[in-house]
Amino acid sequence: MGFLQEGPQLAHPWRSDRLLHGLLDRVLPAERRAALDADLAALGDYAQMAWQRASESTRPNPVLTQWDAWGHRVDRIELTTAWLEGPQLTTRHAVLAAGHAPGEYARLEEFARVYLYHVASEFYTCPLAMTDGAATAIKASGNAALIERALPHFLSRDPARFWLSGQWMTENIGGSDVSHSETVARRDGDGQWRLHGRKWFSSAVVGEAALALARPEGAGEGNAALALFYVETMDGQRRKPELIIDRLKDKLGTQELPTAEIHLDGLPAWPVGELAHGVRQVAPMLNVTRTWNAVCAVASMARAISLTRDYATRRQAFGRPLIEQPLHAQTLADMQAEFEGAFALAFEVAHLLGRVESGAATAHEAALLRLLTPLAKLWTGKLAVKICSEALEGFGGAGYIEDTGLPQLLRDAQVYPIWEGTTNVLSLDSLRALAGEGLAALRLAVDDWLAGSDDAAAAAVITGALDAATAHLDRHGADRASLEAGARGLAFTLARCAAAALLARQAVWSARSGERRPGAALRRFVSHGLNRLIAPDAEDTGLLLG
Ligand code: MFK
Repeated sequence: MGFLQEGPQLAHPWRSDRLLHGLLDRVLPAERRAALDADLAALGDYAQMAWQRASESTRPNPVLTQWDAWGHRVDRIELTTAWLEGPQLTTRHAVLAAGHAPGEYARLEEFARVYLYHVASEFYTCPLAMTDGAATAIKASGNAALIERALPHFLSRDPARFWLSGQWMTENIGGSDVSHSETVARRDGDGQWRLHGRKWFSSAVVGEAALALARPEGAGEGNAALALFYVETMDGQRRKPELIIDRLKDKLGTQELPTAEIHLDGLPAWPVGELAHGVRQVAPMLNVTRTWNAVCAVASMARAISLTRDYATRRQAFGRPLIEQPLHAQTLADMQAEFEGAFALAFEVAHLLGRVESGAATAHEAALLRLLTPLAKLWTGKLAVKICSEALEGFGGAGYIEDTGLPQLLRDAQVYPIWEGTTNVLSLDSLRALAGEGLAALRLAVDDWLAGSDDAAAAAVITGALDAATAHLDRHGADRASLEAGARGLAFTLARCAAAALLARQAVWSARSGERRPGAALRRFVSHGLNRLIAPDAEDTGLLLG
């Protein structure tokens, strides 16, 4: 046998992660930081074990069996090993419970766990995100009966009590635009609401509950007439017969996640709040699941970069390891700097969410959270695809070979910009968030984050890009079509400005202990440019599409 290339090794996702250590050391009080260590170490151990296990086995995808041998409808889904391990592991390490504990650090401590667990979870994090979002939306509704009924299950630390919740919004007629939703809620003779309709993308169909949008019979057209309902799916050990699983989706990635098309044939349901304005009521859920999306996108980037960097130390070409090749090293450092910006933004959203929910935040921080949530989701989603693609290229041909486990990173990453609102839908949502005070909250925050930075060049680029964004809003604000056409460029610019300022804050803190890496991340990130504004040109757009 001739030469055999050594494959990449996965460094311990917690012990080797300087970014997560730096963030938690900076933000958390020492005793909280110490208390977190055991859970993070255990989730890191699990991630390393799962990577090893996956490289030694061919993973079966979930299988739906609709009928048993005697003709009974059973709709049984067999899950992958990681999914079967999910309830035990996540309740033991309090992944969801941590996020709903008191205090401003709850969400940060939750999302540190999510970040370490996500890739190993095989997207079990998707229904976990939904469950977290459902808990948040039910709390926000103030519906005491539902809070008492569902939250002890959703936030349980006991796997035997734990319930997963889905979020059933999407229908054949609408993904981004739910205003024409066809699912109807009817009240039967004894006053029980029941849902009738078809949901087209159900990612938590193995769960025990869900929040669903439906139109109360006779309520009229449009999204304001939609109501939000809570449903339970199980009758003891058996799925309720009014919930029918039509089939599992055949997807590009996230194949271990059993995404289903379902029918609701009179499934009992309870209104979460008033019998209208369901989108408004589900919004707290969307904002939480978008935060999960951002943190999980960053986790995928971390995994891709970790493997590519490791491989670059093992693979020799043209007489030396790849990592010593100037262009390869430059490419890896570029990826690392972009990833560090995305990490800073995603975790700032997590921390802000905890501050707002615990009542510790100022009014401007609440406005900032509303803006940064869609920005973090849309930017990290796109960046994850780019970084995973670049990571595969860093392996040459091996990156294109299935059983290296690498192509799956890219296939899975493609979901981040799509689900939970596409890049364009989220760009338009960021316009919603800017509608009141414009950039005021972001500018205040950026000034704060830049305080103490001695990198005047970076600060000038950041404030210059923010000035350009302000001018863009002034120029296009009154013309809705032009504002919408430029919304993606605006959103990327604002996300990059926020990320750069957050890198500056981390660099100031790190420099105190003589650490120079975060300063380098800031310089490299800013060198890639922050301003992504475009001047919308409707005439050229028309010509190009004509
Ligand atoms: C592993 C990672 C974890 C992630 C798991 C992901 C699993 C993914 C499975 C799915 O993909 S589930 C389906 C996800 N679908 C979406 O995310 C829907 C995308 N579409 C949108 O986001 C639209 O913007 C939306 C349907 C929410 C609203 O569009 P409309 O119909 O144009 O709404 P409108 O009339 O502007 O807003 C209705 C109300 O909601 C308004 O409040 P008011 O009634 O008080 O005026 C809005 O201000 C409010 N609202 C909308 N988005 C909001 C919001 N409020 C707060 N935050 C938001 N983000």
